[in-house]
Parts: sequence; C-alpha cells; structure tokens
Amino acid sequence: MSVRDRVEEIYEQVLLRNAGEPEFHQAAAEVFESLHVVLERHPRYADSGLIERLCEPERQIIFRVPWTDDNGNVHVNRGFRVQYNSVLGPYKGGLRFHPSVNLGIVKFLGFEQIFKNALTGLPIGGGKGGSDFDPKGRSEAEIMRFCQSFMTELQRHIGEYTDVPAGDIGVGGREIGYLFGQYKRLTNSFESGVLTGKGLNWGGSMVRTEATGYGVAYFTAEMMAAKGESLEGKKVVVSGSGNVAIYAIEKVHQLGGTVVACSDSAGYVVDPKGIDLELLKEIKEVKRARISEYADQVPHATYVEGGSIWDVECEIALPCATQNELDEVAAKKLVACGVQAVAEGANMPTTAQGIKVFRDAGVAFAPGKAANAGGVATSALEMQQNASRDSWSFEYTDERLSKIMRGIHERCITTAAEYGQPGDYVHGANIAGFVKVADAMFAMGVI
Ligand code: NDP
Ligand code: 2IT
Repeated sequence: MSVRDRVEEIYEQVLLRNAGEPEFHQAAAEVFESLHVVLERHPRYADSGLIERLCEPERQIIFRVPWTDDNGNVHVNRGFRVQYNSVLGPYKGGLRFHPSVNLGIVKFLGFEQIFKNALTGLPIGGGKGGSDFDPKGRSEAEIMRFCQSFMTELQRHIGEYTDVPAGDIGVGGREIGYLFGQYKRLTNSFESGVLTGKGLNWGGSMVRTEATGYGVAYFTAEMMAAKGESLEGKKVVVSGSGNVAIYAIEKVHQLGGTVVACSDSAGYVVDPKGIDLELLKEIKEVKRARISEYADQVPHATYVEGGSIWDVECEIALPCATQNELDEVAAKKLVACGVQAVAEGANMPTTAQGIKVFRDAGVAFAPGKAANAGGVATSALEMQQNASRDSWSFEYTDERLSKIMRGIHERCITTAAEYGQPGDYVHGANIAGFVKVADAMFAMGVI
C-alpha cells in the first residue's frame, strides 16, 4: 500500500471512531496533510500503530458540574479534561468555559496542543479541558461557586507532575484564582505548579498574561522579516478583544504597527487612528463590557453590529477570537485588499478553505500551533519558576518568550525547507511538532 493510501486509511478510521466531531476532524486533517510528506521520506513513522495511538487520547474525563445560582436555582454543566499525550511532559493546556464546548471541541484543542507544546522545545505534553458553562452575565459569586464545583472533581486528575491546566476562552486570572484556591483547600498543599496563569504574588509568572498576544506579534515580526519587511507602519486587524487580542494589539503598537479594528462576538469597531489600548483594557478587563462601548466613547470610531471584521482592509490579519472565524469568503477579501501576512492568535480560526486561499495567493500564513505558542511556553516558564521557588523579572521572562518565538519561527522555516515545502509554515509546524513527539513515542514503546 502506498504511503498516501495508508495515511488515508488511518484518517478514515479517525473519522469513524470520532463521529460527530467536525472540529476534531478538521484539526486532524490539517496535520494528516503533512504526514504524507513525512512518511514518504520516513515510512517507519507509520509503524507500531504510532499514528493511530497519537490520534487516540491517553485519557478522556467527562464529569458533572452542579452549582447553585444567586437565586438558589441548581444548574448542571458538563466538565471535560482530555489528557491527550504525555510523552514530552505532564499534560499541559488550557480550560475553556463557553457554551459551545463539547468533547469534539476539547479534543481538537487537545490534539493541536500536542504539536504546539512540542514546538516550544519545553518539556510539556498536550491536554485541554473546559465546560459548556456560560460565564456571560454571571455574578462574581456564581463564577466562584462554578469554579469550586468544577475543581472539586478535576482535582483528582491533575497535579504538578500529571496535568497542569491554565486559561483559555472564558478562563482568565480571576477563574484561575478560584480554581487554585479550591485545589489548595481540597489537597491541603500549596502545590503551585498545578495550574498556570496564577496571580503574581502567589506563584504566577511575569509576562504570562501578555504572553500569547506578545508571542503572536513577535512571530508576525519574524514573518515580516523573512520577507524583508517589518511591522513598522503596517495597518493591522486583530479579531477578538479578549486576553490574546488585547496583548497582540499592545505589542503590535510597540513594534510600530497600527491596529485599526478589533471585535467581540456581537460586532466590531474600527478606529482609523489606532485602537486606544488603555480604553480597550478599561472596557474589557475592568468593566467586562461589550466592544460597542468603545465607539460610544471615541467619536471618530465606528461600531458595526454583526458583519465581518475581515471586511476591514489591512496588510496584516491576526485572528485572535475563536475557531473558524475566518472563512474562504473572508480570506478572498483579505487577499484582494493585499494582505501580506496572517498569523493565528486563536486556535484554528481559519477554515481549511480559508487557508487554501492564502496559500494559493502566496500570503505568509502561520497556524496557531506555531504563532500562539507563546502562551503555553510562558506557562512552562511559570512551572520552572514554581519548581525552583523563584520568580523572574519582566524583562528576563519577556526576553525568554521572544527567543522562544524566534526559535519556533526558525524551526518552522528550516523544517519546511528540509521537507521540500519552502516558506510553508503549516507543513513546517506540523512536521517539526510531529517528529519530536513521534520520536519520543518510539523510544517509549507501545504504550
Ligand atoms: P477570552 O475569553 O479572553 O476572549 C475571547 C474573545 O473572542 C472575546 O472577544 C470573545 O467575544 C471572542 N469570541 C469567543 N467566542 C466567540 C465566538 N464563538 N464568536 C465570536 N467571537 C468569539 O479568550 P482568549 O483571548 O484567551 O482566547 C482567544 C483565542 O486564543 C481562543 O481560540 C483560544 O483558544 C486561543 N488561545 C488562548 C491562549 C491563552 O493563553 N489565553 C493561548 C493560545 C491560544 P465575546 O466576549 O463576545 O464572547
Ligand atoms: O491554547 C493554548 O495554548 C492555551 N490556552 C494556553 C495553555 C497553557 O497551558 O498555558
């Protein structure tokens, strides 16, 4: 059987065994596309059921999360933790609280995380978790009770050497605080390395809050440098207005670009003079309000309800909200207006058809597993600080982050070239991540 047929056969099995999980199929398909390239050169990677084992999570945990709202009504949510692959280190990956969360979403995120974490060069395996809980409109007390109930079950499955969760959509510093507090209480130990994204005065790391967004901007700067260009003077559009988006905007501005639009799930704002970051932080981080408020306060800004932020012309596009937010139609519009680079701050924000449009047009396109790896990388730095009971300065940690992002960029470029796909970040990231994990899986035998 040809390598191509063998890969197709395994992919068909993955579809059959994971029916009804389109996002997981999409994430697997993106990696499988690169497996043809690797296996043609190294057929041994198809031996000992390696690819089948890689696609099957080591463990999938689904649990009940009951909690009581402020009016005394009981709600039941579903909690998930998918412990995907631990050959490189403890399972590592965020928790997402959003009504769209289901097992297929957590599996797609966990699968991506394996390769992303491998690319960082740090000793972390891949996992992901979350709940279909919707934090929108909930009081502080409700959020706290939900987090406590969630951790009451999750605590049996995690630990500094086992599985180390962090934040993702709907889970930031506030939620990590409540989760850590409950873990500490239930286990009667201050095990700081069990969660990352902690507060700075109780085991957190400098730069972790900023890391994903800063990392996306550092990666984008490398992509532009590879084209003999820079961020200086570039018009940039960033979707979303959460943790990743805010700090991507901050670093793009520091590097000389101008972010002219950002969004939330209800609409987008355009500010031709550049997004006022202090105002954005006040609206989103302090007041936890909607992005429409930005236009209420800035006379020259406009708010567009609904619609697509990708209608806004730009030279660089950074999708930083959620999966499948940038489709074929949007990609064509961006290409038509002359976009030069697209880097994914979110996980899988571009559809497969969207990615094809960018690649066919020769637009530099960086997948999330490379471009947004700065968040988890800095989480691993937080784990290092916790293990050595140390805390590093902002400058030192930021320098480590920027070096890691340069390293990932370099690994993508050299691997893509080595495998006959020069300049292709998708193949570069998939292959570099896969080979590292696959070699460790071989070394450990059939487990
Ligand atoms: P936040 O919860 O801080 O912000 C999410 C943002 O995306 C909000 O503006 C939100 O708008 C918007 N959004 C969420 N869901 C949807 C949706 N279904 N449709 C449209 N907009 C939506 O999350 P983060 O910034 O942490 O995460 C953003 C992305 O980055 C995710 O894909 C996440 O997996 C990824 N990521 C995060 C990392 C981290 O360290 N936090 C690390 C690497 C990747 P609204 O408020 O209206 O819901
Ligand atoms: O998607 C991601 O990489 C994250 N949400 C961050 C994970 C982490 O463990 O810091």
